[in-house]
Amino acid sequence: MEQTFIMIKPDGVQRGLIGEIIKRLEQKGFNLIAMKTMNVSRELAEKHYDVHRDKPFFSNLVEFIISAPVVAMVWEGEGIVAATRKMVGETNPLNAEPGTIRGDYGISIGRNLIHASDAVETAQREIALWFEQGELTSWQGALQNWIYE
Ligand code: IDP
Ligand code: MG
Repeated sequence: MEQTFIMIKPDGVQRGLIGEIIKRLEQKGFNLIAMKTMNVSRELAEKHYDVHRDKPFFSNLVEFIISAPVVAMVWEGEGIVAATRKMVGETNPLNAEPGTIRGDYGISIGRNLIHASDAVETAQREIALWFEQGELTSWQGALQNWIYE
């Protein structure tokens, strides 16, 4: 089953949106298979955003991610990578559609509340970066046949 890495950024935690974000993913039918609240090291933040290392916003982004705790999660479900990107919405919250997390709760691009892996290969890299293999659970919900045809 496809997996993705989701992180509630420091602004999402401070805004009290942990429950709301988890609720949306849970009610969609996806399975939460790992979760931890953590202070992110500079090294981990820089590795996670390595693809943006040369962008002008890189240092601000890293400083922000390490400034307060985040919630790191792995979620599982059919087509979850593309689906969660849609549920999260565009990077700039002002361009994100209403009904998306960023569209409903954000304004600034540097305070866009949540990270979601952008491709299956990215998800695999990010899950390995943030979690030990032993931290991941594996379970089938009792409602599986009511969610999947
Ligand atoms: P994504 O989070 O929608 O995948 P990316 O382009 O991968 O967006 O950028 C990673 C993060 O870097 C964004 O979520 C946002 O917090 C920040 N960011 C991206 N572009 C800008 C920008 O132009 N100014 C400030 N911050 C930015
Ligand atoms: Mg990205």
